[in-house]
Amino acid sequence: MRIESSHIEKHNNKLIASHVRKVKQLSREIPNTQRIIRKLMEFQIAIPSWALGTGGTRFGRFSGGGEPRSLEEKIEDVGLLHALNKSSGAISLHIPWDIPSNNKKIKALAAEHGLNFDAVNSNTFQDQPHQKYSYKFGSLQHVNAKVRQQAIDHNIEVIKYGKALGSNSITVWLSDGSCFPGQLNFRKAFQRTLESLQEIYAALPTNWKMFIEYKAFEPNFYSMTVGDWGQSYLYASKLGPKAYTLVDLGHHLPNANIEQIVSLLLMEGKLGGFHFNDSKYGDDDLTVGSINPYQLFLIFNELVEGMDARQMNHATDLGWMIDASHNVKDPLEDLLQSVEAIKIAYAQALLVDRKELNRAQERNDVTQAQEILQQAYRTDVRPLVAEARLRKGAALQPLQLLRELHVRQQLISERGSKTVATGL
Ligand SMILES: [Mn+2]
Repeated sequence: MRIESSHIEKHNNKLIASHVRKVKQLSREIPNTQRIIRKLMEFQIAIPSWALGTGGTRFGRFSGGGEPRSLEEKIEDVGLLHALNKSSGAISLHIPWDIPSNNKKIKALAAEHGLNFDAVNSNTFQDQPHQKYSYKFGSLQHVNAKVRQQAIDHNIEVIKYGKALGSNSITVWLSDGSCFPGQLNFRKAFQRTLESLQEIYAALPTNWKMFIEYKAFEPNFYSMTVGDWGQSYLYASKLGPKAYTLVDLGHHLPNANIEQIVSLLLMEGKLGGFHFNDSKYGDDDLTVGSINPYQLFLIFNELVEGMDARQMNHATDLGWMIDASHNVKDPLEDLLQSVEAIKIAYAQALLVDRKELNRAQERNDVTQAQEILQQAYRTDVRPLVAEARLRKGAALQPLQLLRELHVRQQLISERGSKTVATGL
């Protein structure tokens, strides 16, 4: 199905009067609203191809119906989101779950929906049918050079798919590690992984970036070979200027100070991008902002401060992606909520009075520093986020419109109620 501009106009017309009132009121209260709205209009968040179906846990998966059955239908779903919010203008593909059968056709279909191809993702954490060697004991770290070569070749193949589609980055997440003490020689595992990554790095086209994603635990529960930002930073530094660390919000040990990690990686020019989600206990992959929106704001506060210090373009110089799983909610609804949460946190971070904060910090005025941050965080910036959408021709209330148009029921009637999308 498609969302027509007439649907959006009709929806916006109903809400416009109250919306205009709220924006006027906010513009009187805060400075630079026009600048914030412009920045919000530019900011796009990529949707991963694996997040459009119902996710699950190792205990089960409860499909919601109308899930995309092919890459074409996944692009169509991201197109629906983008039509509603004009903030999800990119899709991040996972290979081999979403191998394009015809690059030209897939590119044209994405362009029709106003979508680009964001980072491509390799997979050496599962064995694929007809695969010669198993990744049971790791991929790029494996003791057997033939297994490592198979994983290297896969990553190089993923780069080729990405290149054909106009992507310019690859995200490498490894499940490599060990489950028990003594299983692995840490130094050897690191060295083998580094040498394997070097071969992949050598295959990167000139304008490409390699994102090295870390994760503290799972599926390996004793050690992970890229277990934290320090290890990722080590690999990225040794590899060269095209390699960066990727921060997935759910991949830390409990209570980690993610905003500090972000600040230091930015300072070193080694922060590449983000996987947004939220969590209560571990890698829960919940809707962005559903558990700890204040932390999300604090992360964006460091992002804005750190990117401005390096004169970076907020919208384009880092990779912004969602990486979540939708086990009980409609994936489309959940993704709209996530994008909204990201834009709210970004808008709040843009509100922070940097000069005043700096003055408070230099005076050791701890109380005032907290007041400045919380003043921004407690401002209801939703009318600004909605105004940015309105100016781009999107819906004032995307989630409400999705429901008004009965999008899921339509997708079920088109695709059936027993469809299962590829993914975890
Ligand atoms: Mn991730």
